[in-house]
Amino acid sequence: MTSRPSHVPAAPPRVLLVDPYVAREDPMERKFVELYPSLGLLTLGAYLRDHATDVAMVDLTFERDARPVDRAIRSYRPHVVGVHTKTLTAARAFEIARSVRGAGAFSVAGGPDSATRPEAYLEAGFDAVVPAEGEAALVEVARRIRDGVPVAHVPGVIVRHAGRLVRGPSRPFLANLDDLPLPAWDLVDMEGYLSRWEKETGERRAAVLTSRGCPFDCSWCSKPTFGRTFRQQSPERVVEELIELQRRYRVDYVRFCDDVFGVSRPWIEHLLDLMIEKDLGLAFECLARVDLLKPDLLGRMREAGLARVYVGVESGSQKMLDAMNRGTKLAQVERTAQALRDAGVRQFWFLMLGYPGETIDDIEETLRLFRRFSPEEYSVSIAVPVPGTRFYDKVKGSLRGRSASTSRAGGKTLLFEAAYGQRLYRWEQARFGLEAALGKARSRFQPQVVEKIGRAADRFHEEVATPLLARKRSGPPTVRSP
Ligand code: B12
Ligand code: SF4
Repeated sequence: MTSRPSHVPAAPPRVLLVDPYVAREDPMERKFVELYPSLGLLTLGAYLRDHATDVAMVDLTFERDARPVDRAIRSYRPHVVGVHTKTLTAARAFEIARSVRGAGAFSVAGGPDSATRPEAYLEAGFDAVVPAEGEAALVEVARRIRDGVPVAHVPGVIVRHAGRLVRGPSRPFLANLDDLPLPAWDLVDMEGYLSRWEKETGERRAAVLTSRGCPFDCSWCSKPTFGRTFRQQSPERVVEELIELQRRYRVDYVRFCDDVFGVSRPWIEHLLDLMIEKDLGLAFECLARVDLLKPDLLGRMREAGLARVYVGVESGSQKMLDAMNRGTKLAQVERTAQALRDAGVRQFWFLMLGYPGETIDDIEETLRLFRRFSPEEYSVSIAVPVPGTRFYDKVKGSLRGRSASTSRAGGKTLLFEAAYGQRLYRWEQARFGLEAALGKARSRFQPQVVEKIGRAADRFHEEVATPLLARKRSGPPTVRSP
């Protein structure tokens, strides 16, 4: 390594950020996944710039493969290549790590999947993993790599040394999220995302985060990066970001991407007041918990632009909600669904089948709830045991075939030995589909005809499908992969 005279300031480190998600490879993309650039990476990029680091980014979302990363490595010659990781994109991330190594740069993985299983990423060729909040850790890694200083024992960084994982001490989370710069939207093709939205919906939609973490503890939820910690930006800072998105990109619809929106009542009231006072003219959507989204708040949320709410209903059986440690009551689900319907807000329900302990009767209760409220949109998935969750620990002795951590199950494949076989869950998914279609048909066709079809389908379910598909497994589940 060439030495530099002490009076010559070092050139800024160069960091190439990579989002390895390729939309066309995602089996869920066409149906459920909405495309937004990764807010984690955009915030990292902005923070690095604020800390004397040069940044470029390759976003593979609209690409076919990882070739743009190779081109960028050749032309930009980064000191560090930082890759965002999700389970779905692990294979691509590993491929990128090999290219980075070939080019003699330093590769760092961050984000949910590498946080859950850092050893897999280090074994696959990554030089380091940042398993939690990335901003301050990545700045330090980039400086050290530029200066030729090792990164072992750096707070918040894991490396492999002599075949062993070396974990630096944990790094405290950023104290105040208001100190974060606005996301570096210019690093990605914002117009590509926005025009796609505009074509599909007539709206220019962007994603915004107002908080990090979630204080709740649902047993199937993976929260590797921020755990149960919870921090939020001030409502003023949120409004500043909304105004910038409008000013720079003519955004007119925002998805609040927080794990849960509106955890604190005074906070959300203040934000709504500001949005109404500034008369932003934005529509928005968010993900809410039924215990937090109180009907008396809905009027003001509507006034501020609320258009759609994602509701984590999960099950129509209180027994199952308790088993999932969801912390919600069926009465709250019913109250919220009714209030949203009365207020004319679109509802998107998340439902889950197959969670341990669920019987045919529990599924029936979920279907009845669904029938009662006919949400405009929904997703009903077969429970996916994500590594690092209590649910995963519960079923890890009975995973089926390929490991849950690498599968592209997309909520349609049964990944563990559940109470019933996969065919039963697929059949139940189809019943929800039929129920949704009947719900829509009720307003268009003669109700008697629709009811008749519904009754015939129920009879078929009870007399043919259930006896055929719902044979309970007997004895202990087969252990296939530990
Ligand atoms: C909002 C959200 C979405 C939104 C928008 C995401 C976006 N474009 O920003 C939508 C709906 C589009 C979405 C889609 C999907 N999502 Co999503 N999503 C989330 C959610 C709720 C928040 C993500 C977020 O922005 N967090 C806040 C930012 C600041 O945190 P962050 O991204 O983790 O980044 C920080 C650190 O992780 C770290 N870091 C991240 N990357 C890197 C890279 C480097 C080099 C370094 C050093 C550090 C670092 O530093 C960042 C800043 O501190 C999370 C749950 C969660 N809390 O993580 C799920 C989550 C990330 N999603 C998940 C999944 C599975 C998906 C999909 C694959 C779903 C599907 N297809 O079936 C798609 C993939 C789409 C894609 N583009 O990748 C899973 C991932 C699980 C896993 N182990 O892979 C999560 C964890 C939800 C869960 N509990 O299961 N998602
Ligand atoms: S599912 Fe939602 S509410 Fe439950 S722990 Fe995860 S993020 Fe929090």
